[in-house]
Amino acid sequence: MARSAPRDDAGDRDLRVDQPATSAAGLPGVTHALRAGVTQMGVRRTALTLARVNQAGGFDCPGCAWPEPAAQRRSHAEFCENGAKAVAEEATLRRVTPEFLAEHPISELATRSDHWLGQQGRLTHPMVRRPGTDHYTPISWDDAFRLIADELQGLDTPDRAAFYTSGRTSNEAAFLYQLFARSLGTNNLPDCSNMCHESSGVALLSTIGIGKGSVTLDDLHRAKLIVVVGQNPGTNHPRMLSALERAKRDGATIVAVNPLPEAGLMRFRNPQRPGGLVGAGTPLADHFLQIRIGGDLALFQAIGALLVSADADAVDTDFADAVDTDFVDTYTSGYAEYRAARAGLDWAAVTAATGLDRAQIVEVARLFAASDATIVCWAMGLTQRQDSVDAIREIVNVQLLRGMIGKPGAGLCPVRGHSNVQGDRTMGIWHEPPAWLPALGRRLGVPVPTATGLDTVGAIRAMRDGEVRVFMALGGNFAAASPDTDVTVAALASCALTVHVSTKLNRSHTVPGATSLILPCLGRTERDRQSGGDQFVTVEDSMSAVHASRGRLAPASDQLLSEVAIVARLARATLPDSPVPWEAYQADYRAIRAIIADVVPGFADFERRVAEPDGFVLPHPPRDRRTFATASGKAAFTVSPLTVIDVPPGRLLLQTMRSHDQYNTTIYGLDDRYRGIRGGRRVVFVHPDDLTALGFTDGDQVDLVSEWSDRVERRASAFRVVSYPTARGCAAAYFPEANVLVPLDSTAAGSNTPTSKQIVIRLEPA
Ligand SMILES: Nc1nc2c(c(=O)[nH]1)N[C@H]1C(S)=C(S)[C@@H](COP(=O)(O)OP(=O)(O)OC[C@H]3O[C@@H](n4cnc5c(=O)[nH]c(N)nc54)[C@H](O)[C@@H]3O)O[C@H]1N2
Ligand SMILES: Nc1nc2c(c(=O)[nH]1)N[C@H]1C(S)=C(S)[C@@H](COP(=O)(O)OP(=O)(O)OC[C@H]3O[C@@H](n4cnc5c(=O)[nH]c(N)nc54)[C@H](O)[C@@H]3O)O[C@H]1N2
Ligand SMILES: [Mo]
Repeated sequence: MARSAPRDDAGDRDLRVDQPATSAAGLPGVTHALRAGVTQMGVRRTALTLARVNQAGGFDCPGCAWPEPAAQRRSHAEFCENGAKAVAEEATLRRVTPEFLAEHPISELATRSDHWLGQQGRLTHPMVRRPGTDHYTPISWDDAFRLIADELQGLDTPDRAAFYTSGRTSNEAAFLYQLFARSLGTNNLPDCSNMCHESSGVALLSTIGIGKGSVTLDDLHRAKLIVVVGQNPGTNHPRMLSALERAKRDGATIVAVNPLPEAGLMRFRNPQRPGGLVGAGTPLADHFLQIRIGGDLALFQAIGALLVSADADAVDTDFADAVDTDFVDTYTSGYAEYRAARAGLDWAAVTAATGLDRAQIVEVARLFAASDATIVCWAMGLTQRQDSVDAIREIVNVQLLRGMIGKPGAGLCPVRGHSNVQGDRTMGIWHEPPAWLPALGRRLGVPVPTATGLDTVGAIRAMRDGEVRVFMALGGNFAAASPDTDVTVAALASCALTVHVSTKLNRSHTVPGATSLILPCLGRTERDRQSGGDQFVTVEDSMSAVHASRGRLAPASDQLLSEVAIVARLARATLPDSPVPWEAYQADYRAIRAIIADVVPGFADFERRVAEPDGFVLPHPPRDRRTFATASGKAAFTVSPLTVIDVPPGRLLLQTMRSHDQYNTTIYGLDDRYRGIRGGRRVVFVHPDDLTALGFTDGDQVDLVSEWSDRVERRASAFRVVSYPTARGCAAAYFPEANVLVPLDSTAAGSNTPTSKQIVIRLEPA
């Protein structure tokens, strides 16, 4: 089925394409932030709300997982343009009421764009769609919980239910949610991580023994070399640019590895410093490797080969002492095999994979050899391809060669997406049973399941095949965020019951199961009052720092429940004989933190330590003590084959990415300012020479047709061609419009992450 523009996008009639921006943030950033705030919240609420973002006693920015500086060093305004937009979307004064849903049948909502759906405002009442009807109608909370409980109790096995989580959920809610699923008897806990940094987690767990990054913000500030691979921080982690700028001021060299010359990486104007508000900004990247999509594994293999001088023609003198033999001997395993495997590197294959010439790679390898404090950062440009796990392991190899783990200014830095996606995993949101689960079960007297559960792709397959009948989501927008949109939508619609705990209307609500519930919940910005008094929640950032988040705004409606309350009340309705003190947990979240402190490693004395202004940092054995909980007790070198993605003639390799005006499936607006796009999203960016070779020109209307081994034709219709300086042979379009092109079964080896950045397509005139 061809997916074309929804009716209210007006087929992107107003789409305009200008020159891309040459720098990011600065004054326009702040102005845009305030405008977004005022449009949704009004002047007073904007001022009040933004003043509390990321401040002690305030709430954690729901934007991204980048850490805040220590309280005493925090700039007055520790938020960015896109954080402000995320806050405005939540704190908006617009409302989706029962009256609204009476006026708009589901069949009509299904034709609306993601942008339009999100712009309608906050959900105010629990709503149900009954079988065979075309409307959501109000339902009481008690009836909603009863309905879900009946459905769950009627399943022949608890594995017929799947419980999805998106990464905004607090530690407390996440912990209760996994406890509920496991008390029920299933590990079917798919989450957004499965589509996001799962490849990083798998690669790091198998090499350094923990699936989290090994640096702190302070390390970033102290680094001498920072390599940013497959990440667009100007849009997705704007506060990271301040850290990069600061490191650079202290002499760090910055390398960007990306198929696109992203504005934020090229130049940056710091809105937090007076001098940053005007002028052309600081050039950030000293070196830009414009890599082909999928070339990263080859690039890091080549750098590794140069460092170990296994390459016969290596410029030996530069790399003579590049290997930190003390570190390698003491802390690692597998070096001999790694070094042997790097002999006779196939440079022709490296060039084909990367599109880079050898001199460029040698130059960057020299930077690695010369730096005694190197950090490699990465995000979705690395995690959403078939070879992602191996590609990340090649980064680990290079960092191990140079002894860059467990020393100041050095390390591995997967930059997380959702503001608490890392914390959710720490809290047990995982389709595998966490190591501490048996202890939790014993402590509370609940038997816990031991079999591996379903991840995101597994859950879609199971719904499609009729094996999962109840789908519940704690946040997120499963229908739009998942791959193979048509398959996912049909899978959801085939369920007996779908339940979405949400703040805003989204695509997933328009593709209901036979019965479907929308359960509206409090957001981060809102006051959370329970019978035990005002509550706060906790989150963990990308660098394993845990801190409190306290909302202050009056809730969007007096019907809203907190996520904790929703899970606790659902658990009581479903498991009346459960020995778990659900009611006490709901009344006072300190009780939840107390059990977390007892069972989750690193959380001892949780309540006291999280009361500190900066919270506390979780232990990270490789970072703290150079200890590695791997099979050998050492950090593992790994050997992977060199991959060159096969793109047949006349085809392009497509990546799907974020515009500057969206938060995943929440579309703030139709502009992508830094890339020169205004008033529309159905664009495909292609190199001018590829356009000429393919017989197209800028402005043409095309369909994108994805080609994959299952020979199913996946088509996204009516895209405007934009001539753009991406790497040759590559193309880019926005997520989620392009998700229809990502085959469900095309996933990363080892992590099962959909290959959202590796899709072979052809262009067809529309
Ligand atoms: N404002 C805002 N902030 C966000 C989000 C948002 O949507 N909006 N989303 C949040 C989430 S959940 C996440 S996970 C992060 C995502 O943060 P990013 O990973 O920065 O997000 P993407 O837009 O997917 O950008 C991927 C980048 O990788 C590059 N890339 C693509 N393919 C390759 C490749 O093969 N090799 C290399 N080296 N680079 C490649 C792309 O050109 C692009 O610059 O941001 C988080 N923060
Ligand atoms: N093609 C392609 N697909 C991708 C990606 C890509 O780069 N390309 N990126 C992937 C990545 S990195 C990720 S993380 C996933 C994201 O997948 P999800 O996390 O599932 O999607 P979001 O768009 O972040 O979810 C937005 C919805 O969350 C709800 N929400 C917001 N705040 C709250 C809250 O506080 N509580 C609750 N209960 N609900 C809330 C709102 O209703 C909103 O509509 O998408 C993945 N999909
Ligand atoms: Mo993500």
